[in-house]
Amino acid sequence: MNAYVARVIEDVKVKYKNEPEFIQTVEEVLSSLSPVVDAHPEYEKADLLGRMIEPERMFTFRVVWVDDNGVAHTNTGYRCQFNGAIGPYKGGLRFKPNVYAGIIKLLVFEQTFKNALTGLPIGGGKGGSDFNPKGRSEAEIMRFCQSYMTALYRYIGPDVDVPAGDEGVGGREIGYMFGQYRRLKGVWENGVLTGKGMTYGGSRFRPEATGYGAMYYLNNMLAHQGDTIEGKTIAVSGYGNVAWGICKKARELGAKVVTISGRDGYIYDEEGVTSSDEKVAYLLEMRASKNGSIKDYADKFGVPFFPGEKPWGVKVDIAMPAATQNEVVMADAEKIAANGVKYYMEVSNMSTTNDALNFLRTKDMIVGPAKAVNAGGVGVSALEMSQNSERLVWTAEEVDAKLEAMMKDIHDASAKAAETYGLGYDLVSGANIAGFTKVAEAMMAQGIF
Ligand code: 2IT
Repeated sequence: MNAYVARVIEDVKVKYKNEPEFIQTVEEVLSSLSPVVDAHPEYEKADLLGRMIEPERMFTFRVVWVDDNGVAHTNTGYRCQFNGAIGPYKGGLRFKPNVYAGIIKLLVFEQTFKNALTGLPIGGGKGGSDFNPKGRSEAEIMRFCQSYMTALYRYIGPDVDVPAGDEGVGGREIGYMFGQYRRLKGVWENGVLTGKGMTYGGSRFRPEATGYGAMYYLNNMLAHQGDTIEGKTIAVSGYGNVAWGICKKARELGAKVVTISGRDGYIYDEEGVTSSDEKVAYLLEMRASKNGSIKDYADKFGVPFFPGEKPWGVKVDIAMPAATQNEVVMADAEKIAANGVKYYMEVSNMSTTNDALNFLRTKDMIVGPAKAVNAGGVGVSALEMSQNSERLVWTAEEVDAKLEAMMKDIHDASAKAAETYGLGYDLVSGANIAGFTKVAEAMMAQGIF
């Protein structure tokens, strides 16, 4: 490993020892970069990596809200404006009890390189709160979102920082936050948030974009291998927007998603979770209910349910973790490899622990990394920003065509970057190198700060 790269990784391990998820992503990304840093000794002199692992700005704030019984609750809000070299900070908000600085920084580090991969002018941002939306009423969610935005609105804007959704934040929450922003600022700046509803500046396909994009990326991997999607079986984890988008597109393309999972376990549906309109409607219902239980699906459609388990022991052609970070650990990776999975596609950010990912990369399968596979989500967010700034709305066909082309570009740029450094068809290293190269060149051009 390049000595400068190794030193920066060691420094991060010491300095951020209480943020293990951040250490994990820094190690994953930087360990791909040795050949690039070898070729660019000027990066060390400019301490480019040291600057890249330090947020331009990161803040926390108090978010107080009153529940339906009149009792006040205090949460911590976060926003990290990580890297603005190639565009306004851009990235989602996650509302989940385990949110803390380490999770925000894992997500924002990934986001920075992912956003660069989209080819669009968006920098890296991320935020959220340790608020738990589970079991909260509509009115409580609204008051929380309003309070969150009241604390944040001064620090964001269409040319400054553009939040969106992530886990626990969907169209409903974005609506409340946009309303509060508009109320406080008294301006129509709908480019300040993405993932909005269609009546006030949302983009066609944003809800489906991450899942659709993942399937388009998969198509490019398959084509590279001289393979096709038709008739393939897919194991998916998760039950949210992303899993739903994958299922919809898989059905359209003639592939079959046989598992989905919730907080309580996973279901195995041999006929496919999108084999009937009723099942598709059920997926939508589940996504909206937010209680995270999947057992009802098994009861309703008479398929096996595996309480407390993840779907990685199922024999399929393609495995697509789409729930949350580190959902695939070494024991899961061993099962995936033993089952002869041919394509392992990370969809959730940092789906895989580093040891499990490195293990899978040595096996006879193609690995697609999250920051490339799931980039269609933020990519369509950037398209939403374009539509907002031009005050127009593109058709579904226009957005879909742009998304499909974007995913091909991301795949091809990653493959080419790996090729350039003699790494073969290594999409993990390729995505890291391609994303890094764009941000690095922009930072070098803008001077030292
Ligand atoms: O992880 C992600 O890329 C997102 N949660 C979407 C971010 C965005 O700005 O659409």
